[in-house]
Amino acid sequence: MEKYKILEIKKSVFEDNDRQADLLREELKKDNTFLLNLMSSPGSGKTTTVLRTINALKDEMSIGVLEADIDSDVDANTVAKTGTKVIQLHTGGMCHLDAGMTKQGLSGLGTEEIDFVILENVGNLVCPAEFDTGASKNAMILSVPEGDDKPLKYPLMFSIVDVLLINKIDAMDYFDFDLDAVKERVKKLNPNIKVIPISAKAGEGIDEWADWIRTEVKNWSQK
Ligand SMILES: Nc1nc2c(ncn2[C@@H]2O[C@H](COP(=O)(O)OP(=O)(O)OP(=O)(O)O)[C@@H](O)[C@H]2O)c(=O)[nH]1
Ligand SMILES: [Mg+2]
Repeated sequence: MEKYKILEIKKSVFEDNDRQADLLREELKKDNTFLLNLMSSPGSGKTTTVLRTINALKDEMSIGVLEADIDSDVDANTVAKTGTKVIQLHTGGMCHLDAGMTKQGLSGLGTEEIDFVILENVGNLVCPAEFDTGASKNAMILSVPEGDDKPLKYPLMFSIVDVLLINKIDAMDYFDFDLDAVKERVKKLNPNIKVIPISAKAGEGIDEWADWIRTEVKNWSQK
């Protein structure tokens, strides 16, 4: 007889979350709501990109935003100024959102009339990569000042996203950031990843980013 049991708690937490995430994706598909999970390190430009995205697409689709942070309502306040429907989620110290928390946020937002929801996840390159939020697609931002070695140090995040935005390219001259090396590193981890260099501040690359979203929202509603 075994002296004691060993419980794989982390594994069951992930399996439970994966089930909830799949159910949430099905609900979103029925509602024709496309959910984009946007992840990155703190300060790499998520909120600035959200503002640019709203500006590019607000006349074509109804947009909602979920802002997730450990504390504060700074980002929700910034987004609310654009007139976009937004909810601030406080994770109470957790460094990621899971599918259950995302579902609560979506219920608060009310998705019946919304075509496209952007979820700005908690700034972190580790935990958010491990938890499926139920999103239709996953995106991440790597900004130039963070350095071109990040795909080597945080491979999971770069492996699970559909699209990588390389932000702050306006600052490229001030950093020894090798864009080709990043592309090569991420393609090794994730051959199907799409890479779009942008400057959320100056607007460069936003047309290509908005086109990617248009296509994905259309594909989602036709599935
Ligand atoms: N030079 C430059 N600065 C940028 C760009 N995008 C964002 N920033 C600046 O980077 C800082 C952080 O931007 P945010 O958009 O708040 O970043 P964030 O990822 O939302 O930050 P957290 O929500 O705190 O994780 C701000 O001072 C922005 O003005 C860019 O393309 N170029
Ligand atoms: Mg932000």
